[in-house]
Amino acid sequence: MRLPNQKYPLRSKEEIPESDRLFIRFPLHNGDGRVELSRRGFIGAAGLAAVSAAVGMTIPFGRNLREGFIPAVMAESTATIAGKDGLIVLNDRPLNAETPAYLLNDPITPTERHFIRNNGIPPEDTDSAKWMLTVDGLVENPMKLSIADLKYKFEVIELALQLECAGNGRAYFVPPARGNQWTLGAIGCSKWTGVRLSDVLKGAGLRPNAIYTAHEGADAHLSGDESKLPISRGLPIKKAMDSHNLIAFQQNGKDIHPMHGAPVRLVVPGWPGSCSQKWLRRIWVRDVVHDGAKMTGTSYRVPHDPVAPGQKVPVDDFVIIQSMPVKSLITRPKTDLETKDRTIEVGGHAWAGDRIVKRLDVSIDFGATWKATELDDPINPFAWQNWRANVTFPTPGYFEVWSRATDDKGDMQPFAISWNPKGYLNNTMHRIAVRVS
Ligand SMILES: Nc1nc2c(c(=O)[nH]1)N[C@H]1C(S)=C(S)[C@@H](COP(=O)(O)O)O[C@H]1N2
Ligand SMILES: [Mo]
Repeated sequence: MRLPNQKYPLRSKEEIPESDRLFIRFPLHNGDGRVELSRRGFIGAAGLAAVSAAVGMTIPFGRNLREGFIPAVMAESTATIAGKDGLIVLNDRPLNAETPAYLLNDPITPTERHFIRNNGIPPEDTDSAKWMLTVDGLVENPMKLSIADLKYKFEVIELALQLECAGNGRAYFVPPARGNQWTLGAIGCSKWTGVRLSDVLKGAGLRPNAIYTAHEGADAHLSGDESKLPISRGLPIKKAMDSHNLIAFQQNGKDIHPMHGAPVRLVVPGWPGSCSQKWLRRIWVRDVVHDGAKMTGTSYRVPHDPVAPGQKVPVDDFVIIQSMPVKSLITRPKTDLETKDRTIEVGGHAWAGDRIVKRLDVSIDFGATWKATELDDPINPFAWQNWRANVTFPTPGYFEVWSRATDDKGDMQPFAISWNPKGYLNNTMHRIAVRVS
């Protein structure tokens, strides 16, 4: 596995010299999902409680442990994140973790299996009783809303919404693009409960010169510089007013997990995940295209025209990514299936940013011929769509199953996409291996 961009690399036990094992820089978890890094001192009560919780019993000599200690009983599974299951950690500072495709098989993504993408350090205090959301800028009635106000003043709805990081698939770019090396798993479709962003903006009353929203969260910049935000993205008013964007306070019927933006976040489906500000504290309405952190330069922007792999592109030639492209995932079987059955069921999901997926085809002959699958409608707009098919292999041998989604405007997943400097928008077809004996 490639682990780029890592200030504090995660290493398996074998890679760490015996002498160093008690002192490795490795995240500890304080029990509610937050990750703390070793400061190489003794462990302290909170750290010891976390290790005891992980081990499942008290540790009589615990006071002798160093911070960052990994109990041997936890062997390789030390990269666990409280409330998460089976995620692969790409980076621990900031924390970024993706979900293997076969663990995304559920029609609705359980919170335990929703990827995590952090640009900074999550806030410590996420007390929902005290949280305030400010709506200001070019509005008639600037507002300061508690979560109780949100629930009382606006209609509360639940929607299944797909959220994909624009960098999903970056790992497959050649030459490599810097950044988290997401493979396939920076996508999820959970049920989110909240109020419509459009209702809140209408309540505030947009002024005629409003053209863009700007979002601010409560997470801290990695540098520790309090005057900087790790990320602050925004939306053109037209997209902001789409009635499917939520200011959400629940995921899958429970309070939002600390890593997903507790107690309140935006969920803006169909556009880069970065538009869905977590730990949301402020929505600021502006008369210019928002120029906050990661809105400018090469962040979440791609060259206007296709460029050659590795080509240097002037910043002026980049445009902001809007709708995500059509894409699909095979979530069953798990890749590298060994089977004696000639006929197997394959299935997964497909989504298309602001559009709808019209067909999903599979191939077992490296794309020479394609077969249509049964494709469900989304359960609500902006939910991913589930699909399934039986495929029959003619002989024993090594096969690949490829999936290819086509959207309602006729755009289809490609075999290969044009390279871009930051490795965004990789929507190439998904393929899994099947060995038939
Ligand atoms: N405040 C804040 N919001 C944020 C981020 C962040 O780092 N800080 N990351 C963004 C990015 S790039 C993505 S892809 C999504 C990921 O949401 P998730 O971690 O709940 O999956 O959150 C977005 N919202
Ligand atoms: Mo992202």
